[in-house]
Amino acid sequence: MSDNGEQYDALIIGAGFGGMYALHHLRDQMGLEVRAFDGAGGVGGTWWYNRYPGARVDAPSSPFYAYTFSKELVDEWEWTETQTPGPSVLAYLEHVAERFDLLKDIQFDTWISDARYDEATQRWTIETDQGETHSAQFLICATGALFVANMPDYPGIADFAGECYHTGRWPHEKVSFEGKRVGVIGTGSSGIQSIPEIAKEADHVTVFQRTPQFSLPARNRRLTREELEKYREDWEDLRASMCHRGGWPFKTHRRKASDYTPEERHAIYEELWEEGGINLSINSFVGVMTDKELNEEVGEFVRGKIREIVRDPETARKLMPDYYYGTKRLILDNGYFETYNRDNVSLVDLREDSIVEFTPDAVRTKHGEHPIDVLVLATGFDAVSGSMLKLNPKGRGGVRLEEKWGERFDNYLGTTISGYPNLFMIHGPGSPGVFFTMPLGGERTTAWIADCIRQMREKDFGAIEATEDAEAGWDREINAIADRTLFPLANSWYMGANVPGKPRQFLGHLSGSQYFDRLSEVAEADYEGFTFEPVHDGETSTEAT
Ligand code: NA7
Repeated sequence: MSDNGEQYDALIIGAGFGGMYALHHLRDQMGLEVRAFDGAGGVGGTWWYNRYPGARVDAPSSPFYAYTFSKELVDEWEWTETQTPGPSVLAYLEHVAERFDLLKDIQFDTWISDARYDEATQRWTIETDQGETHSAQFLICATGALFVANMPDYPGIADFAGECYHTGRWPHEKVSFEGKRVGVIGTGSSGIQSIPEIAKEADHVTVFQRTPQFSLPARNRRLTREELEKYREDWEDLRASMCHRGGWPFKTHRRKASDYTPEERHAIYEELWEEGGINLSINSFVGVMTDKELNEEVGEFVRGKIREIVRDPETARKLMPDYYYGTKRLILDNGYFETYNRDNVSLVDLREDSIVEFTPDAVRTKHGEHPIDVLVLATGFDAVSGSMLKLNPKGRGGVRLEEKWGERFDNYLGTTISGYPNLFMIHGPGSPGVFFTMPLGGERTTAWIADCIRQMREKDFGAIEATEDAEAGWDREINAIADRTLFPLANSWYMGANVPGKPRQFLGHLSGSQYFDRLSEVAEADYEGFTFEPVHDGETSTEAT
């Protein structure tokens, strides 16, 4: 071991979908010396942590929410349901880790306590909480878009004496709700997936809702053998479709709303609601996410469904979403609204009856007191940027990322940051991340990074770095796409609006297909927007492209 500890070509932080694939690609396809680290006790990333009852992939999933790089893997893994349950996703990832012999190069239960770039050696050095030091030319940050838990800081919450669980940090042992009074704060995907499951078991569930949500019936069901065989037969074509259709292979209607009467449109919404999944969004009419009037029509249709399902009019009123349909993460549920017809479930609208404080055994709101034994915090994440800020790497001049990202999450192509040479993010701010099927998005981003590394090696470059101009241009580019839609109008985690004090900025690239074309264009234009340094002999010299 040198002064810089163990030496590698690349260090990977994170062993979820993104990090696992990066390890496979860089090690097995490129022959690089690679080591991966994860604070968790096993592979899976977000699926290792999010073990709350009812957790499922909340998009059309099986078998598309999965790796695509190995046809053998596609052929051998038996997906069983249309909406994969969390434990099955985790079992799949554990299988992948064994099948591709990844475990020997992943160090678990290890947090990175420091990551710093050395301009003289053009290398990253990390320190772990195990007291080790490792160094590599490249730092691959697969730190997860939904990792850092967003914890509410209500007065007295630390004094609550009952059991308390955050959905994103769920215990591995089964949590029993039997005979207990449960309070759930949060009605995003995690709350909406877990509330019906908790209600089946608990004595009473009180839901504390800040924003009523649009949620569509998932209509989860078992996959048939024929469907699975057909997916496998058509796999090459399906994968190609996923690449150019925003991550999902489905053909969608390109219907114009104005070609239909309001009655005809309503009949189409009914049909798509019955089909379930995200069909109402992607398969109704062109422009649902850009045209306010059309969006309102779809939103009103869903509100009507909520009114039909929820028997108590007062509860139904509290559940009416009042933002543009789909501009917060659209949720797929299995009986969420129906759960409010149970006698053991009640809803507190925090806009009318806000939380004042916690006592050791209750939540006190403006208008009442709600005794609880268990508190479930389904309050989400400091999404997309949070995990990079937790890593908080030190770039050129020792500048910490929290200084660079104090007011804006500047980046180029969603994968690099000016001032942080040789650092690549997978699913960083400015990337399609959660707007594209993440496993496939991670594969394609990694392939681009790997090709960049290969070219640097061929040309004897020691460092690559995005320019600040390129970052500013990228910011304009992704915002121009977002501004053509209604997404920026919502107080969503896409906009950073869920975390107090977080800069308001759209955190993703809305067109995955266009994004990957842009990555290719940049590479083909000699990595436009980047500067490269020759391998150092100690002096810094910069070659701009
Ligand atoms: P989300 O979607 O961010 O949902 C978190 C929920 O918690 C949401 O309803 C929030 O209300 C609510 N929240 C957050 N902080 C508070 C406080 N302080 N008080 C009351 N309510 C609060 O996280 P999820 O874990 O459900 O899902 C994250 C993603 O995982 C999901 O989109 C899928 O991609 C998978 P708000 O709407 O912000 O007013």
